[in-house]
Amino acid sequence: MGVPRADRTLVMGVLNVTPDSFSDGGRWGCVDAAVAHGTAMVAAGADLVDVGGESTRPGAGRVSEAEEVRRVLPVVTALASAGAAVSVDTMRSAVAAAAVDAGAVLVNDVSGGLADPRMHPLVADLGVAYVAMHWRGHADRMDTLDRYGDIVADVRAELAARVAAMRAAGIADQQVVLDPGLGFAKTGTSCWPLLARLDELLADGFPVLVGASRKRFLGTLVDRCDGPPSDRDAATVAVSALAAAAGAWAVRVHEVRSSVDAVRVAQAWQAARDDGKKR
Ligand code: PMM
Repeated sequence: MGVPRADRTLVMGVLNVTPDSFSDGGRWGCVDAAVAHGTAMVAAGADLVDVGGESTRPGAGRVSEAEEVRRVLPVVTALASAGAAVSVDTMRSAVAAAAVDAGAVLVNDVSGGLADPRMHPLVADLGVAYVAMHWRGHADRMDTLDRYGDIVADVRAELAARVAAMRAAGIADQQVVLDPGLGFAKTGTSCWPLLARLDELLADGFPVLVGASRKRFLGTLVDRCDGPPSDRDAATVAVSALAAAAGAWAVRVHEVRSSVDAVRVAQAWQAARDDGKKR
């Protein structure tokens, strides 16, 4: 199972079945509500629905493996059997294994394999698509790990080390998506160079996922840190358009419809530019 592809940037809808995620925590805690929201995101144009059962908001503690499985499995099962392309947002190999068995087509690991040494061998064994995100430590301490020289060069080097580990474990390059991990060990304005220099990340030859949706750096930019996270949706859509124009493989967003529109705008823009070059 290689990485899903399309002729435009894909849109991954966020479905957190947690009581405490920073944006949608507590909203989709009951299975029926979560499945209904996942189905609505697909109807709004989501190419993938990313189901997560453990919050990674700054300062969050861990949940037990059993609790994570209890949260995600019924939702993954229901959405996958309804025909949705489901990804599972987990750092745990046991959760990934259960979710893939229930029909998930992609494992989204914010730790890139660092949190669980059994993750890479499992992904190699399953042959499933795998997002490896740039990560330096768990949510309870990640804000203290924001020390970089040239952040783009450092993130690329650390992702390259993850790629080496994946290859050593037997994961094929065709399974792999990389992600700069916006907001993870990145505070203040440190996400901006990673977005502005997306071309450098893409130059390493892997598809790149951009997860900017509603994050703190956008709240700071638009001076809406204290309001509801959905106040950052317009800024998120702008990032979706620019990330798509830069060639991102996918954007991971809470509000799907407007990001689908944004990536379509970028696609039409690019197509017209390519046409112009042929004249
Ligand atoms: N961000 C969050 C969770 N999972 N996965 C990937 N691959 N990239 C991200 O940027 C990312 C992620 C942050 O929490 P949220 O689920 O509330 O958006």
